[in-house]
Amino acid sequence: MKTEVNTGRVVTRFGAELLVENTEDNPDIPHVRCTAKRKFDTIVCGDYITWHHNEHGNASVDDLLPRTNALTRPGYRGRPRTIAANIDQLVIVNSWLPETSWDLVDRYLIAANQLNAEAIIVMNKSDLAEAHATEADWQAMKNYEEIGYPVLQLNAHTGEGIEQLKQMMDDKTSIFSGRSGVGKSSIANRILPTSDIAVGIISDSGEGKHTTTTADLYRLENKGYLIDSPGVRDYALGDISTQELADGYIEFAQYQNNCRFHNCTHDHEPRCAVRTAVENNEISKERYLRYLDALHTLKENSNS
Ligand SMILES: Nc1nc2c(ncn2[C@@H]2O[C@H](COP(=O)(O)OP(=O)(O)OP(=O)(O)O)[C@@H](O)[C@H]2O)c(=O)[nH]1
Ligand SMILES: [Mg+2]
Ligand SMILES: [Zn+2]
Repeated sequence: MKTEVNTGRVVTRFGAELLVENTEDNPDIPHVRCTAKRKFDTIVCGDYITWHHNEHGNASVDDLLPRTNALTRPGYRGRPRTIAANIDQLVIVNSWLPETSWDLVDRYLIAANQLNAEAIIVMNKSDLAEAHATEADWQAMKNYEEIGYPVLQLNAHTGEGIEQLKQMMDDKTSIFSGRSGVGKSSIANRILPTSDIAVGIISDSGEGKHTTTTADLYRLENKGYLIDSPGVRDYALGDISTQELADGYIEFAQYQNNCRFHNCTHDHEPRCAVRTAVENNEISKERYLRYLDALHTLKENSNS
């Protein structure tokens, strides 16, 4: 048999079997099922691989190609579990019900910074704003915009805001992340006209039911990719340094060189330029307080 090497991108995996998009030019088959040996257990949705047809009429994985980055989540016993790889953009999906945790949004923004990925903040279910939005919520959203993040209001049922989001996903691999029940799969269905991804219900209290259980990759018309991922209860930060944490608060950057101590954590240190900026209302106090909470959690975890 002639040795052949094909390239592909992992759509999803079930155990040792991968569904792979054939990324060869003009492929005769658009998707292949590949079996992966144990050493390829680390391959996830979004990975690029090489593969070949084997003598049994199946296909097998030859190699995992280098990644630009990978998104992880704390899994069993807090061990990091990789969710998806080669991500250009994190789409942080929120809704009015289930309500938004701005803490969680901050942590995703820190993760995006670590991944060297762009971030978009989406507020879905605009029809529920009137009943559930508070002044503090609108203020938080305005603040994210002021520090440079795009904030989009969406309604997956009416299609409001979908076109704008779609355009921002051109030529990129974007992953939809957020709590269960916020409408990630509903938005994905709007963006992908031919898809029919299962959508769940939410309980009266607003909790989602974890309808999506695996990260799956979809190709967009405009060469981009969308990864729909399972909802989270929470998103804990992995093993990052206090400097990496502060780097995730991008509005601190223009001040932190003026702190008296070069290793200032912007907490209790004297002559901290970040704290002064908070006192002068140049940095949002709410964001700063969330930063301090995250900093103290990080320090507690590193001491235990
Ligand atoms: N009112 C309203 N409901 C919406 C909107 N978008 C989605 N929903 C509903 O929200 C519920 C959850 O939607 P899903 O798309 O399954 O949410 P998900 O984020 O994918 O949830 P998981 O897969 O569990 O993480 C469904 O009942 C949707 O119909 C919206 O714009 N407005
Ligand atoms: Mg879903
Ligand atoms: Zn400082």
